[in-house]
Amino acid sequence: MAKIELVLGDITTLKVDAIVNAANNSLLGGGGVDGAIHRAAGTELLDYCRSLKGCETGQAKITPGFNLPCRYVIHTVGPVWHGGDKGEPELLKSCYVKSLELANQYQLDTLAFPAISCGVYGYPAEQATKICIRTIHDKLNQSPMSLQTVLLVSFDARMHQHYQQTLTEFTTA
Ligand code: AR6
Repeated sequence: MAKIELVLGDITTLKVDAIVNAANNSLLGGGGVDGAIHRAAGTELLDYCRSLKGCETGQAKITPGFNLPCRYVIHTVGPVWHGGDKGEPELLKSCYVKSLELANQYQLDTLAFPAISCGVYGYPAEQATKICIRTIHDKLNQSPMSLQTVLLVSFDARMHQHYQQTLTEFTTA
C-alpha cells in the first residue's frame, strides 16, 4: 500500500522520480516554486516547456528534470482562489488527479507535490490540504498505481503544520 509522507524543505533538492511544479498557464516559469524549479533545472527546461504550448488550469504535463536531481517534472496549474465558488475545489482536485495519473503512466515509484495554489494563488491552506490528502488517498486506493511513496512538501513551518493536522484528522477519522 502506497504511503503519504510529509516533508519540510525545498522540493528542488529531492531525489525522487518526479516533482510536481505549481505552474501557470504559460508553463514558461514564474515566481515561487515554479521559479525555483526553473532555476535549478536550467534553461533547457524553459526551451522544452515552450514546445508544450501551455497548460489548462487543472491539467498536467510532464517534462524531463534536466539539471534537477529528479527524473521528471510534472507541471500542473492550480486555480487562483476567488472565494471558493468559482470551481476552485474541483480544479485543485483535478491537479492532483492528473499529476498522479501521469506518474502512473510513466510507472513512477516516488512523487513529490508542493502545496499547489497555496502561495501566490491564495488558496486557503486548511481547505487545500484536505482536498490534497483526500484526493491522493482515494486515487492510491482506487486503481492499481505504480506509486509507492507520495511526499507532500512544505516550504515553511506553517504549511507543514496544516498538513500534519489534516493528515492526523484524516487517519483518525
Ligand atoms: N519547495 C517547496 N515548496 C515551495 C518552494 C520550494 N522551493 N517554493 C515555494 N514553495 P506558489 P501557487 C511553496 O506561489 O500558489 C508562480 O509564479 C510556497 O510556500 O509557488 O500555485 C507560478 O508561475 C507555497 O506553499 O504557487 C504561478 O504564476 C507553495 O509552494 C503562481 O506562482 C505554492 O506557492 C502559482 O501560484
